[in-house]
Amino acid sequence: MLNSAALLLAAATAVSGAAISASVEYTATQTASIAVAAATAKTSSPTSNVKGKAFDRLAIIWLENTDFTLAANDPNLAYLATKGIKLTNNFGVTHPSEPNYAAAIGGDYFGMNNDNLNFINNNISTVIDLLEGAGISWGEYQEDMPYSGFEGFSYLNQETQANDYVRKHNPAILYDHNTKSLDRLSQIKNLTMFYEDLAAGTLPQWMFITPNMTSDGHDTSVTVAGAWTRNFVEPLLTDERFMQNTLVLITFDENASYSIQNQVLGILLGDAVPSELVGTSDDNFYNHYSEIATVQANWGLPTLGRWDVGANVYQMVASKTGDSLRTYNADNLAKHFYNLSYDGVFNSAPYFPVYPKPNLCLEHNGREVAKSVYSTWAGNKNPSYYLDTIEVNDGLNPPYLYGFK
Ligand SMILES: *[C@@H]1O[C@H](CO)[C@@H](O)[C@H](O)[C@H]1NC(C)=O
Ligand SMILES: *[C@@H]1O[C@H](CO)[C@@H](O)[C@H](O)[C@H]1NC(C)=O
Ligand SMILES: *[C@@H]1O[C@H](CO)[C@@H](O)[C@H](O)[C@H]1NC(C)=O
Ligand SMILES: *[C@@H]1O[C@H](CO)[C@@H](O)[C@H](O)[C@H]1NC(C)=O
Ligand SMILES: CC(=O)N[C@H]1CO[C@H](CO)[C@@H](O)[C@@H]1O
Repeated sequence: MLNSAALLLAAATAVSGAAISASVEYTATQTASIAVAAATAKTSSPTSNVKGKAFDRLAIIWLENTDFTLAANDPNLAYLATKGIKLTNNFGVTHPSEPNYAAAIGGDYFGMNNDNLNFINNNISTVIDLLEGAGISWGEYQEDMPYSGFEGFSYLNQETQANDYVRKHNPAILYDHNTKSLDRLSQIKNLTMFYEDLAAGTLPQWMFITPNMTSDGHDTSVTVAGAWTRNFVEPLLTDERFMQNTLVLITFDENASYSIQNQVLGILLGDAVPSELVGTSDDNFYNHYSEIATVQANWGLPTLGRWDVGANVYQMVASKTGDSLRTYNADNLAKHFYNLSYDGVFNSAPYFPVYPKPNLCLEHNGREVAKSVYSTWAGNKNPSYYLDTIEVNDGLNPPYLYGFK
């Protein structure tokens, strides 16, 4: 993590420039100004009830930096896997953390190979735009974020000064298209608000949950992360306020060993999992783009025209949406480690710092590129590298023009 004082200074100026309609209160970093901001920050919890083909609610929980085998053998995570479906061939898309979080909602990491204070341009859409376009409510729950919409780089535990909340693990906040909207900022909340929303019956249909740097294993171990996760999820499994045809995904941003393939554990559970699949494994190839494709398939949403288009949809969902599952060519997979980013705008030393154009021609199982994406990008001349495939590029196998030096 490159959180130098210089970066924090950059934060203060860069954030206020980018946050167009949001007031500078959201960028406060001093303890006292954070307290003032917290008292006035807008929080909102829009709800909706748009029926999905396989689930009506999705909760995605991300833990940190653990190799597949280690995670699968953690007793608490192994226990949770017995309550649902274990994904045994599920991959991160690169290293380190932040580009994986960015990719999981935006369909690419745009060359990012660092955990810096990166601002993804306002003209880049995410799954949040697709959800809103269909009237599907969404929210994030970031443990120990000091208040809804906080845009700072990090927030320490005020008593122990330990790492606590970090921006790099908050996917929505990385995208200017979200932070320029006060309404969207108000839906990027902390875990206290999760329990308030649960009690009030105001949980959204799509939610992304990030535990703090202790709870998610980042500064601790998979033992702590597994215990936290079981403690959080197990009571919800029998909570009717939460389980309303709900699918839960528990996964990790990345593997810890950079020299081997970036395979991470995934567990699907919840009352949306058909009972005959409880306690089974799904060996199909998935990666973080499957988290977007599954949402698109479930609710019949259009696509972002990026790596989301070709990603495999989780089989329990695909069997209801008519999506076919693809097999990754074994020789090709053997060459992909997903341990290094290809070049692009957010590379630490970019050679070709250009935002690739979405591939506006792609159509997958009847899903076309979203009209809003199409109208933004139709006249743009930037190159595009996206194909309708699960075999996406990595730094060792970069897209044309975006080779890693
Ligand atoms: C969580 O966010 C709410 C809403 O902004 C804020 O009032 C509250 O103090 C925060 N809770 C914690 C524990 O930081
Ligand atoms: C993270 O959250 C847990 C509770 O989930 C809490 O016990 C712990 O103190 C928090 N970590 C920090 C650094 O505040
Ligand atoms: C990625 O994995 C390959 C194969 O093990 C290795 O040669 C390369 O050094 C790794 N890259 C990084 C950044 O760890
Ligand atoms: C989006 O913004 C980037 C950065 O300014 C620019 O390179 C790209 O051409 C823009 N795309 C569109 C469609 O305006
Ligand atoms: C150290 C370790 O266990 N790393 C895991 C990372 O993921 C690969 C699969 O691609 C596993 O084989 C490794 O065990």
